[in-house]
Amino acid sequence: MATLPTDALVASVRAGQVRAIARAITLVESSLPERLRLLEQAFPHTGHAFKVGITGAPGAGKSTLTYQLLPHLIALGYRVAVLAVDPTSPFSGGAILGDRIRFDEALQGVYIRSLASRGSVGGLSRAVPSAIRVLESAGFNLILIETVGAGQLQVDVRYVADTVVLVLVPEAGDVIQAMKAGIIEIADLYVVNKADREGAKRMRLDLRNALELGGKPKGWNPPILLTEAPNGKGVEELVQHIQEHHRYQHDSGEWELRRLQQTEWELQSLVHDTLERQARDLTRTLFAPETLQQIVQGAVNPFPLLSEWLRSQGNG
Ligand SMILES: Nc1nc2c(ncn2[C@@H]2O[C@H](COP(=O)(O)OP(=O)(O)O)[C@@H](O)[C@H]2O)c(=O)[nH]1
Ligand SMILES: [Mg+2]
Repeated sequence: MATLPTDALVASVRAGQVRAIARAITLVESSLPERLRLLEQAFPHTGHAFKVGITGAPGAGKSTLTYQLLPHLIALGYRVAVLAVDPTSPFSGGAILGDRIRFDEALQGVYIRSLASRGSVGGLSRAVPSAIRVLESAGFNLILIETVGAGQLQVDVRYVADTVVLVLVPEAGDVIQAMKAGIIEIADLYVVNKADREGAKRMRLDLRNALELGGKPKGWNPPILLTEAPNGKGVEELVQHIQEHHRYQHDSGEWELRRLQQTEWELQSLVHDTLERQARDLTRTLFAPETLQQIVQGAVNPFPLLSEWLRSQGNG
């Protein structure tokens, strides 16, 4: 890793070489100092892609839906890449996006990559914004981000995506779950997938009511769409609404606002990442294994040590 100088790697990424893109993303996922060098060199070629987040509970149909979106987006002239932040379904071999779906001829040119949702603090992989920059410098201008998982992971998606699509299924409690997780308020588009099942229309009604109850008036009225992902029903309408939201953001100026938030989150994540490592090292220095043992045995009180250290940092 990183034997190739980053400027050569960025040049290969810009030439669209798939292996270079893969290596560059692996580099930005790492904590190697070269990752910042690579981002520095990629930066002038980034910032232009339209980023669509697809989020929802495991099994909601996000991958199937993502796969169905691809040919539509390609037909619209987008150069599409997919980032899947999904520890539960890593791609392996030729299988992509879910267990059964495979690449077909029509989808050549789509780049798909899964990222681990790493980081002890949780949340969306801190590498996502960096990976987006790599993809942008490779010329991709539409990036789909599939995220799954605990509340925070889903909520953070708003800081990387311009448009957030929340995928729900007509199952009792799915709306309540999403409300609890705080995801309801951050979605720009709602999809009730598995509309072939009973209760889809009922759910749309419940969701509409829930949104109106909690809803402060916004400029954008989030649509609720019904889809059947495996056969593509409703997908064309979804694409239209994604485009409409894109236009709305540009027309309303919300786009700039989001970009500011995204950039702050990206930089904060990188700083956080570094500080987190420093914190781990520092904790080990302050509290060596013997000290920990004494704390556990009650022989040493750690809190005066901590207070003293904070004071020495001017934080006491
Ligand atoms: N009946 C039905 N099954 C679906 C639908 N969409 C997805 N599925 C199935 O639900 C399962 C989970 O789909 P997947 O896309 O992997 O969900 P993800 O975990 O959200 O990415 C798969 O077996 C899909 O075939 C749908 O609209 N109707
Ligand atoms: Mg999936």
